[in-house]
Amino acid sequence: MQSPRVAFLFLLYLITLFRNSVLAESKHGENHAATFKEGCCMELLQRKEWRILSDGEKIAYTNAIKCLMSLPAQNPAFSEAKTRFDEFQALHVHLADNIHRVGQFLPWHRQFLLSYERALRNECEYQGATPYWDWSLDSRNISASPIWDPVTGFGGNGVPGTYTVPKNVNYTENLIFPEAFVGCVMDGPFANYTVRLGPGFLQTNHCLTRGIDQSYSVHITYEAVARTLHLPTFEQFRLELEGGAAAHKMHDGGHYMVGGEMSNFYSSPADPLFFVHHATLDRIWWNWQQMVPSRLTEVSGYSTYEPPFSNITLDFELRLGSVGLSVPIRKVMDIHKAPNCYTYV
Ligand SMILES: *[C@@H]1O[C@H](CO)[C@@H](O)[C@H](O)[C@H]1NC(C)=O
Ligand SMILES: *[C@@H]1O[C@H](CO)[C@@H](O)[C@H](O)[C@H]1NC(C)=O
Ligand SMILES: *[C@@H]1O[C@H](CO)[C@@H](O)[C@H](O)[C@H]1NC(C)=O
Ligand SMILES: *[C@@H]1O[C@H](CO)[C@@H](O)[C@H](O)[C@H]1NC(C)=O
Ligand SMILES: [Cu+2]
Repeated sequence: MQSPRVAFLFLLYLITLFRNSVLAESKHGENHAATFKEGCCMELLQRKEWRILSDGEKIAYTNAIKCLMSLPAQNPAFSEAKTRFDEFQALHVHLADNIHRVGQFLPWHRQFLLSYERALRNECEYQGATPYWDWSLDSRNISASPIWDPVTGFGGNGVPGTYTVPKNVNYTENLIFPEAFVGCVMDGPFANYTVRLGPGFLQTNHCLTRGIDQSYSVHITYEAVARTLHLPTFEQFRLELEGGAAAHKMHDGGHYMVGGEMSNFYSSPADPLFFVHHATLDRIWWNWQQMVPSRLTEVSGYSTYEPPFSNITLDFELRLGSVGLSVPIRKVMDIHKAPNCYTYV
């Protein structure tokens, strides 16, 4: 008779411990925009497709990003990062070789997005969720997407002749494709933003660059998404979604179709489109997870791109540095569970 009660009290104790550790690790004290309490979601933040947001919601989102770009960096470990926004980019530059082409690719980016969303809400008074950009709706003519709107979007294509990729640099090791850097984004909310990291792992002050390339559109179609969702194992699914130099897929196709900084393996989070692109990939993973119950705990794949190899498990630690909480993969598997508490609509 007593044991369920004891088990329940023990569970409560664990939840309290967990909650305290979350609060203790938070650098920003009280989490004003918390969506969970005592280990349970109080609400699920609704991540919506970009074009169903109202104009006011769209502008609130890009304004919050501009706020993050104006706040000072917190982590002296990345001296090149001057702002909170830079810090997210810096972490990606430093970890890029450890978080792509590996089993933790999707879990790590899920926690990265969640940390960014929390920073926008806790530090910049953003009330909404991270929107996602369902580029499959734009694959026919990427340039015609509402995402590029100068007022209610992220600004448009790079203007030819306004940017030159640094010379005397090893483009191969920085994974820089100079032809993708068409020019500076000259309109929209980020027109005058100074990027401090990149391209690649260079540290140069430059404008936000783009170079829209329709030729990658075949990788971001509805058919490509549907095909990927049919794959039976996590590893097959991840390979079909991520892509790479050998064969382009949705993830890298989405990066290359925007071009400029987004086309770079290391410095791509300089473009705020990084986060709405990755939200779509996260949503596709979530849709795949929901098709079979066991997928809420299914991960596989090597933890490094190069040998010696070991397979990831749910206990594999996702490192978030100063931008968020480092958590084991198991913590990010169910987006409806605390402390994640978000969903896709
Ligand atoms: C694509 O959209 C752009 C912007 O709306 C337009 O200028 C262009 O003509 C379109 N291209 C095609 C092939 O429809
Ligand atoms: C550039 O980097 C690549 C890859 O690290 C290396 O193989 C190549 O030798 C480098 N080229 C020069 C000119 O240093
Ligand atoms: C960018 O800055 C210049 C010079 O300060 C200013 O004239 C221009 O209006 C700004 N552009 C945008 C889109 O904010
Ligand atoms: C990783 O997992 C695969 C599939 O279960 C297995 O064949 C392989 O031996 C494992 N490799 C390592 C290094 O643990
Ligand atoms: Cu990445």
